[in-house]
Amino acid sequence: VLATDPLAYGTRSRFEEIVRTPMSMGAPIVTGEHMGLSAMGPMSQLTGSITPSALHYVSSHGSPPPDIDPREHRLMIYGLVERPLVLTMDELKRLPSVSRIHYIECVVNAPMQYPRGKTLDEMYGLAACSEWTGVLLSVLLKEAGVKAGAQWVLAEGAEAGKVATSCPMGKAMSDVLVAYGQNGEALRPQQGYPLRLLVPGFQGKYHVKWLKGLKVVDRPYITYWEKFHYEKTPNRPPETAILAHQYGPAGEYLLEQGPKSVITFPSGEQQLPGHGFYTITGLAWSGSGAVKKVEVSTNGGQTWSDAQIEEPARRIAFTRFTCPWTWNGGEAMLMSRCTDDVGQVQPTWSEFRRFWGDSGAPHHNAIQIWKVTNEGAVRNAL
Ligand SMILES: Nc1nc2c(c(=O)[nH]1)N[C@H]1C(S)=C(S)[C@@H](COP(=O)(O)O)O[C@H]1N2
Ligand SMILES: [Mo]
Repeated sequence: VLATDPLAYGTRSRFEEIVRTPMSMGAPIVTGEHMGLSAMGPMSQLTGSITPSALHYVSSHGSPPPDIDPREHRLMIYGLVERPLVLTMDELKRLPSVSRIHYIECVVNAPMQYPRGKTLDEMYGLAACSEWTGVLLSVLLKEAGVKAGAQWVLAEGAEAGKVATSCPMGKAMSDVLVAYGQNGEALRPQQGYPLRLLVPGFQGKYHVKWLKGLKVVDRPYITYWEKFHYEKTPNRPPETAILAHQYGPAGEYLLEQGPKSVITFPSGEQQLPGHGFYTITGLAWSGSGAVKKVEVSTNGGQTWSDAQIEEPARRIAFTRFTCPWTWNGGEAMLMSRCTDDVGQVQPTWSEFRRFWGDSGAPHHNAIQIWKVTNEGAVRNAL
């Protein structure tokens, strides 16, 4: 059977046209000459809380996905360990596996990124949620035997650009996953085939794709790639610098992402067809745990009501919420506010700005505001 036969490998209806938008980091690609290695996802058009693998956002720093033959691929675990390991994919798959539903979100997924977004996808399209299957990193580290003094794990990608980031040992020993499966099948090449790291709740760059090396080390390593891409943020506010010092020399060691939510319908640039009943819906997530509560306001935050949360609300995963609403015409200001199960509450835009200033925040989780005009047009009001 040919893999292109739709009975062998399913394709969607010809009437379905939802696609990702290729972009250079931060802005959609307008000319054809820059080959898009990154793409934002169509969050405004997705249902439920799992992102189809083919529509998972893509963030790659300059190198196209390497064309890796899984039979040739090796994962090396070395550095401060008693027994360095070199594992084939088959050997990895013989180890105990787990499947976990987790989101990943890029640091530039931000309402204030330039040029300023109008649609949900432009502002929130660099986040996605999948079921990931693989081996817990703790299993591999115990097998290799971590030596005294080992504090961090440097994860290394196999592509030409040598992307690598380090993860603290405490996190590495808890819920970090060396994943080969995504939504029931192998990872897609753009998502790191055949192997990626999954560091639940940490900023996107820690989830190293095309994973080939795990070096156990005594301090956070700042690779050339990381310094080049992440220490040049213009107008870095002093708060970021203070925070960076708490974690060492790295400019961007804010690790866990805070609680966040956004209304996906109605959202920016959509048009309500008329007065009457609507179901407001959206997604909420937190890098610290499960979503405990989502509140929705239709009057700019003067009053709030609890949204219905889709059960089960999993930790560090997209959680769908809905809220009934009757639009009687007139202006409305739609907002959603997430509280996670460790008690953190999503900040308002002014609270967020007071802390971070205008740019440089390592995670943008301010409450989004969609304005519905008298005519039913939906606009970004942040
Ligand atoms: N090897 C490698 N890993 C990488 C990257 C990369 O360019 N190369 N990009 C990182 C960034 S910045 C993000 S946001 C996530 C995006 O994962 P995705 O492309 O599967 O959505 O992967 C991270 N892992
Ligand atoms: Mo990213």
